[in-house]
Amino acid sequence: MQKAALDRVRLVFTLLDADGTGYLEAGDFELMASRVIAASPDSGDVAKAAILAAFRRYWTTLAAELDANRDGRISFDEYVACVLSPERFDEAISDFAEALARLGDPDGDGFIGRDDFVALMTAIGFAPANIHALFDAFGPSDADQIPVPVWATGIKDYYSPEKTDIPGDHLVG
Ligand SMILES: [Ca+2]
Ligand SMILES: [Ca+2]
Repeated sequence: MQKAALDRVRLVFTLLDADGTGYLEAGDFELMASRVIAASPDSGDVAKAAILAAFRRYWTTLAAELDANRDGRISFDEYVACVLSPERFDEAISDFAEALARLGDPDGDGFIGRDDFVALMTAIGFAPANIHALFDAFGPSDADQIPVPVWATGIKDYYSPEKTDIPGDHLVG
């Protein structure tokens, strides 16, 4: 695997372990969902329900596919196996990506402003400088906005082990 993809996997594991136990558990995804929803006060109930459902689906998919020793939690060694068969996570990731990007567009005009982007990405736990570098890499408009599908695609690319030299690499390091 490409080092960039492994670095992305390592970072996302650290962030998804929202309660810092060193393992991914169901509670991490509830905690992360609540943080993300709290960071998007102007979003509607449908969008909030969608991101909560997406986080839960993400967890149940990971638990079903990666919990090799069946202890109800996912270690980093178990998690890293996700890169061996990324297609098994395509639907859950796609669901998550669409729901998160939609949450970044509370007024529904199809665009995500920098402030909303930064609020959500900060809630997930990425570093401020990296968040701005990523937003800049998406090529924001003069109004400092990016289209919703650009971010959704960026999220999916982040989770694609075969992708290199992508905007999401700005999040690592
Ligand atoms: Ca945890
Ligand atoms: Ca396990």
